[in-house]
Amino acid sequence: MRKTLTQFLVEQQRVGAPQQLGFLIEVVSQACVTIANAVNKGGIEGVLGALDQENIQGEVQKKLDVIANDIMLAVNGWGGHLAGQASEEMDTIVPDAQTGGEYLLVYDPIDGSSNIDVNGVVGTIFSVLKAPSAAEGRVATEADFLQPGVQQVAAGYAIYGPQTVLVLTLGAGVQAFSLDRETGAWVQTSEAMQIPRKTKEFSINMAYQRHWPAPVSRYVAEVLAGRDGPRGVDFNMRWMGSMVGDVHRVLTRGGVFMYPTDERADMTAGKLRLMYEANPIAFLVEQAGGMATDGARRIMELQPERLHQRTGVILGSADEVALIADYYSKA
Ligand code: AHM
Repeated sequence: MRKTLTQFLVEQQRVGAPQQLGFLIEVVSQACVTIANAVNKGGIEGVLGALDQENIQGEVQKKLDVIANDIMLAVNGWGGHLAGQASEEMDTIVPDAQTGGEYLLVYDPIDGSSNIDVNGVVGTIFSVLKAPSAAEGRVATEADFLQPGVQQVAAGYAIYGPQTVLVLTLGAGVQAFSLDRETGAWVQTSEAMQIPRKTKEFSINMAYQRHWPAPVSRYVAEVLAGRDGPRGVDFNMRWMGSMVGDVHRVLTRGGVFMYPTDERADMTAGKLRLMYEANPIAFLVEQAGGMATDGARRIMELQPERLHQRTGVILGSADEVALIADYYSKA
């Protein structure tokens, strides 16, 4: 019989993972089941479409952004294991009123929001940090959250696609669990996801080509030249408009995903959020043998200065990411 997420977490506790961390992951997975059900109901329950409001980053919020955020906040808030939560959809952190929680939970409740109304893939991304406030017996502050990605103790995402899959790392490889809707259990479907070092597939929004930095233009021009170019091989291109969707493909069969900073005034820091998207995904990618960089630096070593900070992102198959990083260093 296949292992469930609960069994996997109990096994992890036996080899030293803290009990509270296992409980935290279990609760996050329950929240993801509830979000999966809301995504699945779609138009039946009127959850599609946009709201007449923006989040702190000036992005129009979709109804599901807010619904999923409320679910994450409520489901994760009752256990006492968290010192606080931070979300892409909330202006500031939500500290727990108690002071005993040992962890901080950071999330993007619905990644790939623009896909919601067209029935495309979306997901929930999360990152877990230790709470410095716990040992000091105080309420968590925003400064407590500003830790580089290397400090993450767990990270993952739930992808709501044809299958609902939870992809998780506790710092010892990447495991995947598929939701069995008949039993309600997360069933382990991968024990160690691995990104091949080499790939013939890349992922970038070509619409921004004229704004790209030179190293990205060079890389994409070379792969587009295919077997007649310097790479000597034809490449394939995919872009889902949903980071979880594109990253899930990279984790499954390799590839390189790019959302670089570019010259536009609102893109000089990139689009994707360091703490809610880039760090948790970088942790998963590295644990699966891949690389994640902003071009110049390893993403997980970036020191966040603000909760909603953005970053350029280039990640996936190690050999390709190293090549692009090399182009950056020479530019
Ligand atoms: P979101 O959190 O508002 O959904 O934005 C993040 C998404 C990523 O999932 C995806 O890779 C990117 O934005 C797509 O951006 P674009 O529409 O510019 O291609």
